[in-house]
Amino acid sequence: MPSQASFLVGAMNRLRRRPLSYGPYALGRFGLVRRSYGAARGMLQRLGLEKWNQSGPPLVQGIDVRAAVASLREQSFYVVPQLPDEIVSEIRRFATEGLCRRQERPPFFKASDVIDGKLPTGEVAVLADVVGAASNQTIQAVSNERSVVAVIAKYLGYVPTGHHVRLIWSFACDATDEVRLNEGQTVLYHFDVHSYNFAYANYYITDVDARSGAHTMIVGSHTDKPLAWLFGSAMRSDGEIRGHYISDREITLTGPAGFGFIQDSSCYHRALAPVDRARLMLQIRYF
Ligand SMILES: O=C(O)CCC(=O)C(=O)O
Ligand SMILES: [Fe+2]
Repeated sequence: MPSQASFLVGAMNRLRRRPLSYGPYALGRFGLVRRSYGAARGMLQRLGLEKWNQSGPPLVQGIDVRAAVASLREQSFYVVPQLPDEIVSEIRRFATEGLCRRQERPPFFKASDVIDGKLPTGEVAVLADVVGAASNQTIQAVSNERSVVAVIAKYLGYVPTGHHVRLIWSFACDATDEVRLNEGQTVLYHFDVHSYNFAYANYYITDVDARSGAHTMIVGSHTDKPLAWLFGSAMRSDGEIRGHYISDREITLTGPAGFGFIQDSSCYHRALAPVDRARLMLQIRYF
C-alpha cells in the first residue's frame, strides 16, 4: 500500500479506537508543536499551576544532566549508567515468573511456554508484554529515577507528569518481519509520536547484541527528516532510510543486562529480530 494511503488508513483506525489520541498523534510529530507544548507546560509548572511528584531514591550515579541533554539534542539518545545488578535481577525474576500477553489478547502465558516463537497451542508468540509491570515496585523505582527524570525534564522543558511502562519479551525464532510487524513488533524503521511531547528510557534486562534483539537507530534523525516523511506513514523501508541517511549515522545499541538509554524516539529506530536468544526490555515512555 502506498505510504500516504497506509497513513490515512492507520489514522482512521486510530481515530475509531482512541479518538482522543488523534490530536497528539497528528501534531506531536512536528518540532514546533513539541517545543511550544514544552514551553507552555514548563511555564504552568513554574507558576505552580501544575503539580508533579518527584520521589524515590537515586538508582544510578554520575549523570551529567547538561551533557545528557546535549547528547539528546544532537544525537537523539544518551546512554545512562548501568542499572544496579539487584534491580536487573528483580525485574528479570518478575518477567520470568509473571504472566505475559500478546497485544492484550488472550491467552495469558509464561515466557518459558514460548518455544521457537510459538505457544504450546501452536499460536505465534514473537512479542509479549509482561502483565502488571507498571505496578511492580522495582520498576516504579526505575521509572522515578531522579537523574533520568531530570534529564528528560530539561530536554522536554517540563517535568513529565505521565509515563507508560512496558516490559517486553522479544522471542528468538525465524518468524518473518511481516509476522513480527503484525504482532506489533517494530522491526521496520519508524518514528514514534507518543504525545504532544515525549521521550523514552529503554533498559535491556537481558544481555543484548545484534543477534539477540538489539535496538538500532539513525543518530540525529529526530530533527532531520524529509518534510514529506513527516506527513506520510511513520514507517520507512531499510532502502528508503539508507538512501537518505549516510551509513555511519546508523548505530546498533548493544550492551549487557542493565544497559539503558534515553531516546527522543521521534528519531528513526527499530528493533532487530532476535535470532540467538530472547530479549527482555523495560521501556518507559515519559510525556
Ligand atoms: O523494541 C525496540 O527496540 C524498539 C521499540 C519501539 O520502537 C517502540 O516501542 O516504539
Ligand atoms: Fe518505536
